[in-house]
Amino acid sequence: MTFKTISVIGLGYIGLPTAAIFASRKIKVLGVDINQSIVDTINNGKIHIVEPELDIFVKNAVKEKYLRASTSVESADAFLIAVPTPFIPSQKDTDIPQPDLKYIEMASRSISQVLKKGDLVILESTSPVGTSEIMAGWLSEERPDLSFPQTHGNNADIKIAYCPERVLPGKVIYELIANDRLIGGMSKSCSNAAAKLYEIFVEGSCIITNARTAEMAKLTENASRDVNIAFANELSILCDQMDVDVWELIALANRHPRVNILQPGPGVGGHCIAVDPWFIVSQFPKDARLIKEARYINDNKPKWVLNKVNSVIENILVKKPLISPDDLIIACYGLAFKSNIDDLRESPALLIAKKIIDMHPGEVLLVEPHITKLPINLSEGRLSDFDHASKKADIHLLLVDHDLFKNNKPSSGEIIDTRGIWHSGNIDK
Ligand code: SAJ
Repeated sequence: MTFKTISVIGLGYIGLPTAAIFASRKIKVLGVDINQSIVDTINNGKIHIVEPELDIFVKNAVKEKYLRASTSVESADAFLIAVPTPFIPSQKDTDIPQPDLKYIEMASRSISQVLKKGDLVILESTSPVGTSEIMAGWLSEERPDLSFPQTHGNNADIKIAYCPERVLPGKVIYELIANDRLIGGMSKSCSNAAAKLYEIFVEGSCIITNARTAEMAKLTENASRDVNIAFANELSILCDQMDVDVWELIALANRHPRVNILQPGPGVGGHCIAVDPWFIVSQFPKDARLIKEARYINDNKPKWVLNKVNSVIENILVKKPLISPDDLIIACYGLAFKSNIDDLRESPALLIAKKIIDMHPGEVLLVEPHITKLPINLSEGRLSDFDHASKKADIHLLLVDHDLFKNNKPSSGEIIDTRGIWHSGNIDK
């Protein structure tokens, strides 16, 4: 099977880099997105997301006419669907979020109009187990004239596979090429065709499995990280009550040859680890007990951090009865969802900073070296540089382990260190 034209549906954090890399291998790629301004930006050789190296790939691919974007689908040999799978917001705190497959449905119904015998359709979006089969159902509903693998196996006209991305934001281009790729075909011939497609640029191994296992593998990877971070976060809450330094404790426990505990923090952010476990929990609310509890533990960590800030404020006021809360300056160090990036989306640090601004009558200084302007919902805070905040603040709340903070520590005032880089007891320091 040869691929002369590839169509990528959804030009976001995964779709656009994937489209650009295929185009860099001199294959004609059409990127499709419902957003006209994204389409225009890409056709001008520019990008709408922050990701190292992506701008150069897109600029070259567009200039050499291998990459083009459009709001409508066209015929192609392979279709890759990389659209969002958001959650329907829950009504109550206790509700389990339910995934919304409407973008996958829209994408599959629209490509069905241009499908022809021999085409390959790949789903990359993170999805509940069984979604590839549901997608295959939508395609066959639209195109009764074609046969699909759920009924015709290896002999189907259309081949379908689930092939999840596993790339780390900030290292997307490198990891798309270097990581192993799971190939979950709905039949053996679907897997073989999908492997052939990814072998165009993947330098890791293309590992063949079935669609359901590939779907669950993606969810498992992120749920496993979430559960492990929850364990570290739970330890940090317990250790705080025992007067044990959790960072030293973890470093010591990790000296055991078969123990590898992750690091506690102010909560879990980003668009994947804090979201994907819900795909499993929503399908198995009774049996996915550990995965669900881990989500609650990580989601509650920001609240615990805020309580900590309040108790530090109370202690200062007890020790210095002549000052009032408005006199106290609080500095928050880091707003991004993890270290050394500028991505503030779904960030526990941002959430905590916002709550502190809302609750604290005094000045709040926000130190985030990776941004030049505060997001609108933090406009009541003040973006500050490290030196100013470290000299002025009475309470220093470290939220993100950016390199700048690893190398600099305030020398006076109260420190609340949610990342373990300003404490003193870590045996590795
Ligand atoms: N975090 C901790 N403690 C740790 C490690 C991370 O609190 O020991 C926090 C981070 O600060 C951050 C959150 O977890 O708030 C998530 O960060 P991350 O670096 O663990 O993961 P992401 O969301 O940037 O990317 C993950 C990756 N998945 C895994 O490592 C299993 C990536 O490979 C996936 O492709 C990506 O999700 C995705 O798109 O699903």
